[in-house]
Amino acid sequence: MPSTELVFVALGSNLGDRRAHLEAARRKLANLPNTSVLAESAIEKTKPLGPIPQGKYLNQMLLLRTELPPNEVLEAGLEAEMEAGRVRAERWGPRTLDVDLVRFGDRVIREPHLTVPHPELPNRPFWLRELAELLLSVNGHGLPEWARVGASRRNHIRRVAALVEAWGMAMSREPDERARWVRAAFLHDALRDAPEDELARLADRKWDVSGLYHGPAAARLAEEHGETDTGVLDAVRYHSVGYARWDDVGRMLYLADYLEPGRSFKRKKRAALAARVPRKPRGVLERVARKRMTKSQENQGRVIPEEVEFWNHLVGSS
Ligand code: A4P
Ligand code: MG
Repeated sequence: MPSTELVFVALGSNLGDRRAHLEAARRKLANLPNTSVLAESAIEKTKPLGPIPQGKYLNQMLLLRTELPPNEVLEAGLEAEMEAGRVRAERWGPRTLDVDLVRFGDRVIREPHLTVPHPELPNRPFWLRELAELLLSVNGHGLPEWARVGASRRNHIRRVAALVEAWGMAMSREPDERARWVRAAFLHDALRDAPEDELARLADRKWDVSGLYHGPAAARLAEEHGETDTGVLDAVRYHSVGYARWDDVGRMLYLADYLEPGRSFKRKKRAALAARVPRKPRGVLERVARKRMTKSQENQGRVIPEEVEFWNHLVGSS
């Protein structure tokens, strides 16, 4: 049986009837044999990247499921470009249609005519946004059966999970590692809407600060239900305060919890920081920690020891 792969395809156009060009590319790819379009991101208007002065782009990303090999999908993309009347003039110059393979399952391809994952993925904020949007639309809810969350919390959790997964893909992290990030995301607020006294009891009144019990409480239930990964458990336990001995799971969760696009404050600034994570995780972490800690001191009126250790660890190891 041929294997099926999930393929992320980026479309771009900045010449002619841009919407029609994107539409034609979508149709072409959807009509490929043994291929279906699972999801389409919104179409975004973006400023041209690169040194050549040119008009604004419309960009969109598609998620395909296909049994075809990479070359055949690439070929269809190149054909769609030709049918849109594309003239190859200069690299990164204006174009009626550009079809790029961003990721092809978890394959790493380094051939003269095809490089996958696309090397520009970590550098293009709109690709990262579109990727997270697609992951959000296809991922199941992934919550543990003991979760106690209302609808809006559930949506926050799903956005956090999609964001950490998109970062993991842009950073070319292994599937197993990405799965840890996603698992922690689904656990972190799983008890956020449970009654405070119940959370305090589950958390053994750790820190004795209300509003902070849901992390330790969720870590406890996750462990009781079979989660054995210490990095995942520590990510969940300390996600509201930070933790010096975190591995990447904790750091990515801490970042995504604050930077996910559904929160209403400082949207533009946070979106810019979120786009920088794959290239500069360490720098963004420090910025986010500074903001989160200022906020938590305002809310709690005091500082948790783990929070102090986390901060000193961050600035001490730079
Ligand atoms: N090729 C190799 N790897 C791939 C891949 N993963 N996907 C080969 C698709 N093609 C790949 O491409 C040249 C050859 O790359 C293809 O024949 C294929 O065999 P091209 O499309 O002729 O060259 P290009 O597009 O000018 O260069 P490049 O490096 O592909 O540029 P990009 O990444 O396509 O970027 N600004 C905004 N706002 N939005 C954009 O979409 N796009 C570009 C072009 C510049 N600025 C932009 C945007
Ligand atoms: Mg291209």
